[in-house]
Amino acid sequence: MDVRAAVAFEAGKPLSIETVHLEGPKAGEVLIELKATGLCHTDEFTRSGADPEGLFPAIFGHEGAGIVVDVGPGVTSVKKGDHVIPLYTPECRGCKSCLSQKTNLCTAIRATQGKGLMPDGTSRFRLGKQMIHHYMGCSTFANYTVLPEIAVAKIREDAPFEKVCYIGCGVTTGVGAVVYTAKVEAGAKVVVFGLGGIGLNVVQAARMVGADMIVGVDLNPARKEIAEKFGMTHFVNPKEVEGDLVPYLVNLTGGGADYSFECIGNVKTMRQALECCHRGWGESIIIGVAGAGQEISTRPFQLVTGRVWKGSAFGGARGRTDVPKIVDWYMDGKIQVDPLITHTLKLEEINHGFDLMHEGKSIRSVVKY
Ligand code: NAD
Ligand code: AHE
Ligand code: ZN
Repeated sequence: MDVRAAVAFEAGKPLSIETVHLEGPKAGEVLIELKATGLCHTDEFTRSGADPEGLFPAIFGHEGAGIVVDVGPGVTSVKKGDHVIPLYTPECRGCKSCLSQKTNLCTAIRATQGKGLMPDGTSRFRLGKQMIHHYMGCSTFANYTVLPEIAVAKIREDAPFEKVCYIGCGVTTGVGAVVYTAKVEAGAKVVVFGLGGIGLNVVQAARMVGADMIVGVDLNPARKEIAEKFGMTHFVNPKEVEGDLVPYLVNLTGGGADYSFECIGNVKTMRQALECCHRGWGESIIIGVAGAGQEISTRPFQLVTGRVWKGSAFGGARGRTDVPKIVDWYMDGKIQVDPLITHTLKLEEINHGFDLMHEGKSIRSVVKY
């Protein structure tokens, strides 16, 4: 079938709106009509050329929601008409990683996904004779896409697509990092670096679990007001701090954070996030994605003296199991999503969405199909 898609032909170039050919679902795959997709900073990271795994031409987008319109042979877990969220972290429930119960990083299809291909090693998208790569196994910047059934979470039918698409990445990443990765407890002191589409979800989850102190660190002063509405208790703009940021945060938190979260993707702030943690037990969770060639560093003494450095992908959430629950949390009013969706765009306006992200004017832009 013909589908409308925003195609990335070259790193650093704007996306181009094209009519692309999409092949139907093969065995174990589903065809989804996307109703909405969010624009995550990671799409921009790959578009810019900073992603060592970046492949072109490709159809980006990994924060979608839609309806199953067809299924391939052997599909049992979803059917035509089901409302679903595509998962860039699938959950096969049978691989070594899924069975370990120690990680959400299902390895069933990671190798082909990293090559921009479906599990059988081919792409379903092409433009004329040119093969177009899938992206993060999702390619939600198209109004239809194909995914393996292990990479779709079935969600309730009363959830609005143009809001819950954000649960496909940003919401789950931020909320899950608090709930599943760090397991923040009531009374904790939390520091959040970066108050964007991910960091604000960390803030609201820290409030949800009962953190006492939630410090937000951001260079953009406009983030203070919205972060306070989401539960931030103290705002720190590094530009306004005299002297080093780390001792300032250690002092503010009365000895250091119990938990810190890096939601920027900057290796300097990753170090600051670790070093502002409390001696003996503070845990720092890296969420931000840093560009090709970047490395983190600290004095090993920071770890010898009990600070813990961790990372979190997709918030440690097991997609098919946890995403429907997070949709329920939203529908039940436990977490807020609507105020974070600052812009709703048409597919043709998608490049404007990336401009808004760079200008710090949007938290999340959503394309509605
Ligand atoms: P965003 O652009 O919405 O937010 C980033 C925020 O950081 C902005 O508010 C910006 O003002 C602030 N900032 C930038 N530089 C700063 C600095 N030096 N000090 C303080 N604040 C600074 O981005 P986002 O969508 O929230 O994504 C954040 C990061 O998380 C990105 O690197 C993205 O690729 C990554 N990410 C990771 C996962 C995962 O599973 N690990 C999932 C989604 C996104
Ligand atoms: N391709 C990059 C790494 C990108 C990355 O870390 N992706 C996160 C999700 S970001 C969502 O917005 C992730 O889940 N990674 C786990 C995985 O298996 O990709 C690089 O550096 O090569
Ligand atoms: Zn993302």
